[in-house]
Amino acid sequence: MKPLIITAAVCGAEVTKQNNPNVPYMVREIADEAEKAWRAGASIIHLHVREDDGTPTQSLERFKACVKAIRERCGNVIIQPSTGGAVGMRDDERLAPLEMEPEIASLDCGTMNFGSSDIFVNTEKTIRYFMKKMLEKHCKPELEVFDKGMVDTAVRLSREGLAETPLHFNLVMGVKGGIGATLSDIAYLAGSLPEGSTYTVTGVGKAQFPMAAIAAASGGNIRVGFEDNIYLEKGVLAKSNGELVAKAARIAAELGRKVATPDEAREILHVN
Ligand code: KMH
Ligand code: ZN
Repeated sequence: MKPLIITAAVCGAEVTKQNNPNVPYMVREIADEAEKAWRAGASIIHLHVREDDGTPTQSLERFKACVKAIRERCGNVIIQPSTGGAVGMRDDERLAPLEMEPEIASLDCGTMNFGSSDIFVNTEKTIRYFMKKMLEKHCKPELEVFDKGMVDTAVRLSREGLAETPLHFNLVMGVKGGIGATLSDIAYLAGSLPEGSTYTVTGVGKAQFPMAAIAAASGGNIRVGFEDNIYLEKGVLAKSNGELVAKAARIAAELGRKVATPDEAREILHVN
């Protein structure tokens, strides 16, 4: 099997310091967390940014500041900005980080209930628009799918020429409103990807490490981090994203998977 890519989603848009005091908000805190994750084996940093008080933002200025700080410390790590942002943001606001010409960015592939009272809106028109913008900027989309219909949407639009193959997916398992996080759920999603696709698996909450283990054992890649899970183990808050990445790297090693360097990740994902 190919080396295993670990992505660290270091802060997300929803999780707060009330949930875990180690969640980063400030530029320096985000760079600290990215560095700990990179040193532990992450080759991709999935990046959301916040105002100093923790409010999620898609401010280009803030993205630039975080990217600069991460670049100064984390060698050639891949920085993958989010175009999902936070629930309720406008499309053009969400696309702001594309101005930095990132090599890869997330692209969400459908509308869904998100938790118990939010709706994460991604109409087909939005998905087409985001795909077109990413094609123009030569930015590889990491196709975020929270359910099987989203895989089908992404594949259908790619066949129209809106995304280049091989496609790369992030299978997000266990969000309330999306697919669950069982062995059959992951087998169903991974089994429905077009031949030659690559995929990362994100397990949310307590599903983070069980899903990571299944991904590692079956040729996939792993995403961990505070965006998705704040616990190192039951009842033990993680002190840093580095701890979560280190645990993912141990799982990979136990299963005979070498952890990919950023350049190996670029090669595997056809990003350059
Ligand atoms: N914050 C979520 C509503 C992404 O980064 O592309 C969406 C999200 C997905 O985090
Ligand atoms: Zn995200």
